[in-house]
Amino acid sequence: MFSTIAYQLSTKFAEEGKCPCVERRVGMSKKPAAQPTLHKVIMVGSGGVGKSALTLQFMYDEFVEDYEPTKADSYRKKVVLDGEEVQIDILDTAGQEDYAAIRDNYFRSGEGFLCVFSITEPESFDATQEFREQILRVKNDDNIPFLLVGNKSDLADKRRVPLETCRERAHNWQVPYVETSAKTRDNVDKAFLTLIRQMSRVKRGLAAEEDPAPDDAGRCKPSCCSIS
Ligand SMILES: Nc1nc2c(ncn2[C@@H]2O[C@H](COP(=O)(O)OP(=O)(O)OP(=O)(O)O)[C@@H](O)[C@H]2O)c(=O)[nH]1
Ligand SMILES: [Mg+2]
Repeated sequence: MFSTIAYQLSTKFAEEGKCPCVERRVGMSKKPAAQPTLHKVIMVGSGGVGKSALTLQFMYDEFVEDYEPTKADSYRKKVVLDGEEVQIDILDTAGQEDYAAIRDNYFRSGEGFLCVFSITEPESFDATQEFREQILRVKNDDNIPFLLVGNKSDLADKRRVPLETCRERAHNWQVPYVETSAKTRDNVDKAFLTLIRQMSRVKRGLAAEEDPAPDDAGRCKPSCCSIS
């Protein structure tokens, strides 16, 4: 079920997301066959790691320098993935601890998770462990589509989480690892589309891990994504 308080908080839909009432939209029991598949993505991670910046780059091709802590914002976008048009709902959640108590509700509604930390901030990397545990507890599914994202790759000279450490965690979790920069847009599409491909495979009853995963730094392989 998609009944959550998430969407009762501030919402900011994409230009394509004109629907004024998410509850009504997601509450529809039957959808016309022509409707594109809907994938519900949740952005998680500590405050200030760049969840909103990544989302805004993906949605609008823009980088926001100012830091304005998020409560919860939702977005909608259509993309073409492997020749099929799909619809993506992105819920950008709050990393700040003040909002920790309401995370369960957000996580429950998610079908795939982008778990973001900053490569410049070890504490945010440590926190991914807790986010992962909370997601697995709430979703009760070890194979939930999930991507570990090391953001702020443009700040290489301030890097404080070694690449090897990031790779190791992703390997232990058996999830892909992607390094992104919301500032330069490096690997931003790649991160979202890799996750959406996983979600799509899960919905089609295929194993998510059979995905053509990106390499450790998240660079595209030839068979990867196209975005409209
Ligand atoms: N250099 C650089 N700065 C970034 C990058 N991504 C985000 N930032 C900056 O980091 C700050 C925090 O980014 P946000 O996207 O607001 O962080 P957030 O994870 O959404 O934070 P909360 O909403 O509090 O959870 C902002 O000043 C951004 O401009 C990046 O890839 N590179
Ligand atoms: Mg934010």
